[in-house]
Amino acid sequence: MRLRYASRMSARIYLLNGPNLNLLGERETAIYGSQTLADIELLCRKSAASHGLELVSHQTNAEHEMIAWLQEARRAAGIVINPAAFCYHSVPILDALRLCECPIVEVHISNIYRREESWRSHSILAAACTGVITGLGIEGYRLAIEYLAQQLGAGAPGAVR
Ligand code: CA2
Repeated sequence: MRLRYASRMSARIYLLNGPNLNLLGERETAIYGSQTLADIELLCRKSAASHGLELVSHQTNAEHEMIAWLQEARRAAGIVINPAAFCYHSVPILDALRLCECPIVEVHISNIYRREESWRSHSILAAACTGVITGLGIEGYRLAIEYLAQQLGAGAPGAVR
């Protein structure tokens, strides 16, 4: 199979998690589950590695840091982002996403359309992303990586390339 990027081993995917997600697994487990951010990173790292992709992972509670990482990721192979509550108001992050040249998957652990607070269902960032996965728990992150790998022509996990 002909790969769509020059060096598969150097193709890099960014996993970016927004505010408060460093506390996953500690509170509100009925909504977000009991798995931690470390569990998410491990899941994504394994999935990326199975496709020969490198994963760069960051979590931040600071908007300016998220913007800096999005700028760094601008020409990466893909971005998986759970912007958390940044998705409800951050125009600077919206602009940073629009400057990115790679596919972007927005992930939410909970189903933002089923939440008690109706305002949670409108992400202003979704319009700047390739697609959105919401409500599938941490499995959503893995599916996002699978999608990016497929777009890159990385093939099935374990496939001979
Ligand atoms: O479902 C998601 O992944 C969310 O992006 C999580 C955000 C929330 O603001 C979005 O509406 C949906 C962050 C939730 C607060 O973070 C917590 C972290 C650990 C434990 C409880 C909440």
